Amino acid sequence: MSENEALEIVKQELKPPRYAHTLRVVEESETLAKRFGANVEKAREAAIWHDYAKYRSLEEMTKIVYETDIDDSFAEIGGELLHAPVGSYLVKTEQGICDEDVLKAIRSHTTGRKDMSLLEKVVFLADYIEPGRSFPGLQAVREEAERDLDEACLLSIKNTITFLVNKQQPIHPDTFHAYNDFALRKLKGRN
Ligand code: DGI
Ligand code: FE
Ligand code: FE
Repeated sequence: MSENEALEIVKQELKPPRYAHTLRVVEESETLAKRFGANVEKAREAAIWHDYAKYRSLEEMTKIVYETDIDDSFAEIGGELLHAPVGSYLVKTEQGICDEDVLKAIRSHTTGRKDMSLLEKVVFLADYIEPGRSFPGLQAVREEAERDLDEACLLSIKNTITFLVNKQQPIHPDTFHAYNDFALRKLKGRN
């Protein structure tokens, strides 16, 4: 499937502002992939599909979690978390995307996880810093993303956890695993 065909499909799945966000994540993923030496084509492909399941119903996504090998914890916490692993499953089964690197980057784009690949980090960070976003602390993450991919990911996860704690929202284990992984590597001097 060509990029334009993929974008046409995604455009039908998403509302216009979410599609515009997707286009910005594609460009940001390309920028980060070039800066940090990730595969540019795969980064663009993962970014195109990353929010594919964003508007599926909670019922459909919950059912998919329990019927597949997606960890039940995603359904237990629910909310914003489901579209990432469910999106990865659906782009494979509905759209025939089979590149495992791309599928993994879609799966971990919301929570992160332990031992993220370069490609996963690129898409995760691109989703966070794309030019349409405005979160507290985002400028510092954008500046760090000019220099150090791991440090920028650590900062963004720190911000997300702080945001969630302040709202007394549950935190998915993968979010903590990602945080601990980046924090420990930093403490140990990047192994
Ligand atoms: O889909 P997007 O809006 O582009 O961005 P995303 O996939 O990164 O989703 C962001 C949302 O996910 C944001 O509202 C915070 C939420 N989130 C991220 N990690 C966790 C989380 N929500 C909960 N409850 N627990 C988490 O660990
Ligand atoms: Fe998302
Ligand atoms: Fe997104």
